[in-house]
Amino acid sequence: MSRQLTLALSKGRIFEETLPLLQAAGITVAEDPESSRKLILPTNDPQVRVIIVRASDVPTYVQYGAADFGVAGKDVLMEHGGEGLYQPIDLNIAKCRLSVAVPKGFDYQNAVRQGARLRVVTKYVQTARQHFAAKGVHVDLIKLYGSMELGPLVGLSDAIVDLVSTGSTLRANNLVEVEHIMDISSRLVVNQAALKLKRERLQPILDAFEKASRAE
Ligand code: PRT
Ligand code: MG
Repeated sequence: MSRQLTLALSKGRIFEETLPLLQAAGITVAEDPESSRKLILPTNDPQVRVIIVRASDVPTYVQYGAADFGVAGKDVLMEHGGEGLYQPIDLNIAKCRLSVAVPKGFDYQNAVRQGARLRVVTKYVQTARQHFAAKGVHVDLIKLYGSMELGPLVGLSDAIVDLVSTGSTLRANNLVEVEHIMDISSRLVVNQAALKLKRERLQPILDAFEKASRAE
């Protein structure tokens, strides 16, 4: 196993909101992934590098040890299942909520009371299945990879399960939130073997992340 540490991050809010935490650990990333096409970014510490992957791929890179650690949303971790991952810290970043939303005017509660079978589009099939099963709501889940908000507008579904932060995407598409499933934030995930074999190098970084995320 190499002595170098590899951190998996996704572009956008996770990268941006992890930067201050890295800073707290004395690590600065040499390039900006928004302008660079490089997938491997060096840092000021020759022993630490950052790889840029899709948000939903972060747990996979860490699970197989291609990255020693990474940052991923609870939404992504729930779908992945968390196998092979140690999840020591809630970083309290990239916060949002997972909700059920329907077109304005659709009486969701009434449909549920009547025992209607609802069609729901979502990227979060596992989490949605668990949620509706626990509530005894009958659903047909349809997996989409993006723009869930479009589903009900074109007759693909009655409802969506998606992440909401400001609510402006829902408003712009005439949808309303009818059920809050869970609060979401991003977690630090660590490869279980790396935690044992590279503990000496990892621990100070984990400690700095923990301290900085509590101060948020
Ligand atoms: O974009 P890509 O398909 O590559 O992957 P991704 O969408 O999973 O990545 P990214 O970077 O968009 O999201 C990474 C993580 O950020 C997610 O896994 C969440 O844990 C977290 N996060 C926090 C969010 C949001 N807030 C968020 N608002 N992820 C997505 N959104 C989307 C949401 O899906 C919806 O389309 O933003 C829209 C709603 O935002 P509002 O502000 O209009 O309510
Ligand atoms: Mg996105």
